[in-house]
Amino acid sequence: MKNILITGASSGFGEAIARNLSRQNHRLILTARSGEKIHQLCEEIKQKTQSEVLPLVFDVRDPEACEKAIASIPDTFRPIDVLINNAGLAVELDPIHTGALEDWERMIDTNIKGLLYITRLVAPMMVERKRGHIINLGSTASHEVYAGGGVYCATKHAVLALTKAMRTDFLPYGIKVTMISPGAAETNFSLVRFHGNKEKADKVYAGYDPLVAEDIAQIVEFVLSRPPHVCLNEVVVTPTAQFNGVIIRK
Ligand code: NDP
Ligand code: 8X3
Repeated sequence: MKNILITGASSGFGEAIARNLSRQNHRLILTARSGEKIHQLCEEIKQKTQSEVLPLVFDVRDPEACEKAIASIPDTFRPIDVLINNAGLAVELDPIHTGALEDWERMIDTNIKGLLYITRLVAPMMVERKRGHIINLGSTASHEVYAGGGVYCATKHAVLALTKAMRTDFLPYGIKVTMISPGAAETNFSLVRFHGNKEKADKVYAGYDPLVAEDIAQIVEFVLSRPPHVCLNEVVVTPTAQFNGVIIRK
């Protein structure tokens, strides 16, 4: 049984990872901004499984809120064995010369700074015990750039750099660090990107079979089930119809 903290567990990958891991009776700390969704998911998991589960509602962009939330975790859910840095988003598809500063701030603050704030708070518990596993959600956008996705891709390139940095910094302490880099997956991702415009969001996944959140949940399960001497550094996974961030067969 492990103590596992998942950011962005109110939908998409984070929710699917939580549901999947809850079947293995871990202690789960599920976090996001949407309190209602997180509390509902925690209740459902409590009713259906033997897993203990703790909801934490906060915004990863707010360093003080992050600190308060992590400090509030009761001893029964400590120390954290696994941190899944999943909370993230894209906003709009604008070229650099017309992009809105506000959209850029949201992506940079959530995908880079939020991931750093949480890791800074949780990693010391792992360093102290000389064990632990951090899983960061990268993307094919960690490796490619596509038109209008410049700032989102830059944030995911940063996640790649930070994953490598964590791997080297934490090497002396035996802490595993893994980046999972999915291609197109049908979650709330595009709905959020296009401010709830379902027609625009649906178009992203039309004409081929995209990944679904459960695909990523199964990969997390596999990554976590490797023996102590095995660290998967990165898993790149795309729909069969997708070659990279740009080329999709429709
Ligand atoms: P969803 O929109 O379905 O889920 C995103 C999650 O992040 C939600 O739980 C949301 O919760 C949380 N979140 C967003 N902003 C914040 C914030 N400021 N503070 C706390 N939590 C936040 O998208 P996905 O599941 O698809 O995305 C998960 C991760 O996977 C992201 O990092 C994304 O970049 C990455 N990814 C997605 C791909 C895809 O095609 N779907 C492909 C590759 C990577 P709430 O709004 O309640 O706070
Ligand atoms: C999400 C994948 O290609 O839609 O990270 O940006 S993509």
